[in-house]
Amino acid sequence: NKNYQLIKISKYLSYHLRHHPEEIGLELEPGGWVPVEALLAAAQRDQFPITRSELELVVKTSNKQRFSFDSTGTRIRANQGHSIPIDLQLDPICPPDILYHGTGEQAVDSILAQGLQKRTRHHVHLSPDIDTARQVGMRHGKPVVFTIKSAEMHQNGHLFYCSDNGVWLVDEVPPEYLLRR
Ligand code: HQG
Repeated sequence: NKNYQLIKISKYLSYHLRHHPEEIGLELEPGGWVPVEALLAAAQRDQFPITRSELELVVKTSNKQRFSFDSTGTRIRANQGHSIPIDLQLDPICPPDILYHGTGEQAVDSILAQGLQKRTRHHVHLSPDIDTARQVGMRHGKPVVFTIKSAEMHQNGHLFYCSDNGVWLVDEVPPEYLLRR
């Protein structure tokens, strides 16, 4: 099944471009970029051959636009979700008034007490709409959506970034800026 194959490739890319490039002998360049040639060669060595057209198809059809090519098409990166220390080289921008965060029911008490923390990732990830937040939350159990007072946070000096695929990123969300929906 072709779709299944593309999902497998997407998971392989997420794992290596966000978390463990070194496992296949890759090193991310500033911004999280990897030369496409190097990636395809590394995957080949790793007994996980990917063709260039498969790679292009994954980038184009990924439901969340997880990956991007650079403007010359010679390098690729994950748009967000890294656990390794890379600088995505995004500029802080003004967020919408309200953003959302989806999580699982079991995390609610702790989030209300401590706020949102980035845990293993670089940033806390926020969604621009409730539906997306609910999808993210379902990965963690019974979904719960928090409303985030992002304009107020921004006014108070918190920096917001928006990844190339529309995920909003911030260092933390203190409890006073969140409300359970
Ligand atoms: C929770 C996916 C208890 C937080 C998604 C979340 C997203 C706390 C979990 C992207 C907490 C971390 C990121 C606190 C935060 N107490 N729990 N104080 N603070 N948490 O997976 O936002 O499919 O690292 O609520 O679509 O779920 O990978 O973050 O549940 O865009 O492309 O700690 O990953 O995209 O979980 O998801 P994650 P996330 P991909």
